[in-house]
Amino acid sequence: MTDTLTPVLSDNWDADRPWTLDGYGRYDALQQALAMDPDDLIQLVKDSGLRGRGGAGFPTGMKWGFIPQGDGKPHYLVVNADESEPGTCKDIPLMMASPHTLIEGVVISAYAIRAKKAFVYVRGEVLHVVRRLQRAVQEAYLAGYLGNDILGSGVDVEVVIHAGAGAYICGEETALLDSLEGRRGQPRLRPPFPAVAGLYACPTVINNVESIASVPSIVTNGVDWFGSMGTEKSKGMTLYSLSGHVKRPGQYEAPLGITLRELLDLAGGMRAGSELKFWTPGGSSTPILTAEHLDVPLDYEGVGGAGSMLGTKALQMFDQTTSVVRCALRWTEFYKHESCGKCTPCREGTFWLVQVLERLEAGKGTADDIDLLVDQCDNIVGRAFCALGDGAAAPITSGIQYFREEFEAGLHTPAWELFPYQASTLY
Ligand code: L3W
Repeated sequence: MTDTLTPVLSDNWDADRPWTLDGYGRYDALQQALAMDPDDLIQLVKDSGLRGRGGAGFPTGMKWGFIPQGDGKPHYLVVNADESEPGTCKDIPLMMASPHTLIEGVVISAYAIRAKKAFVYVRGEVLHVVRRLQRAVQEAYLAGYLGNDILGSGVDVEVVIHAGAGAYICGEETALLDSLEGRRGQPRLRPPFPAVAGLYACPTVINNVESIASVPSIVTNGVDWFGSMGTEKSKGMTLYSLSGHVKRPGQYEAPLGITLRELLDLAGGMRAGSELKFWTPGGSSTPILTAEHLDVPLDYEGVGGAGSMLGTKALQMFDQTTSVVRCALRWTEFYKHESCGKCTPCREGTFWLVQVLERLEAGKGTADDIDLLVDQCDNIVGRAFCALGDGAAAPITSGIQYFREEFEAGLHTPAWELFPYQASTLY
């Protein structure tokens, strides 16, 4: 475990126009990959231990290995670039600064799973990212890195940049597929998993932007290099997004297993006058942690066993001026708004959670409101159609676990009286 930054994905972000092909100046990993057998590439990614960077940490190579071979059906690669989890802001900077890292990863990954067509599903609100990717794709076609007979290898890969219409649920992989097929984005029942029946009912690999962008460096540097960073089960480097009451918010690329204390050192610590009160390891869908957890390793093993999830590695830091109840309410309003409505526990549950949290924020809670919140969460977790419901409950149950007294205060005192001054996250 090293406590230093390990810039790989972000190593060229400060270069001159790194988003252009000239500025990127690589694609050597693609040349290497095309000289390999696709199955060997899958094995390489399996051996590297790369785990999905979009939230679940599922082994990337294993997912690729699920694609049936010789089935006669077209295979598809879909990149989930629908980044919209609260606090999560790593894929958008990556695509803005270095779109060719992603495109090179796309071509290698598509070749590995024997897909001739890849889609990058980009969050609809970020039109600037869509344009940047489209321009980079155009450059890659002209240079012979995309299209037919790539670099004379006989391999064909076509890439489509698709702009979503702006719905959080479309980041859920099967809702994304429905949206890509032109339908309203709502999750599908799994199994079958997309690897077996995905886009147009064909075998499909769906990976997060950062996962795919990590592939070229693994091809170039090998599995030992990748495994030299991180921990035994959570290998490699990754992008952590630090936000909130921290001195220097932004992207920090560091090994998996680093602690928040070490990351805060890199980010200049908490802002003057701010003490860490609570934080999310991976966006608002992961249970919050407290200052007691400053030294837990940020890994896929429940964040060092602290009972949370690494999720998207979006570390949002909140200081003593922040009301946990108000924060839980804001997040829950988001989930209520973004619930696709397909299943009752999530659609109705998030609505009722907001009602109770509004009462507690206003100091008008009733005696059984905290039990009611716990009961509502209990009726959502594990019962919703997709992970959105579980995610909505996570900050509430963990908030009550660590700051029950603040929820109890909501029976008589408004949050704005207890926390009259909430430090702005803006400078
Ligand atoms: C084939 C099997 N494939 C699993 C695949 C599956 C998927 C991947 C992970 O949710 C989490 C969620 C959010 N055969 C398979 C198989 N797979 N078993 O593996 O699957 P799963 O179900 O563990 O997770 P998920 O449904 O992908 C993702 C959390 O991430 N999150 C992230 C949210 C971020 C956004 C965003 O910004 N757009 O939504 C934050 O915590 O809560 O728990 O590919 O097919 N037997």
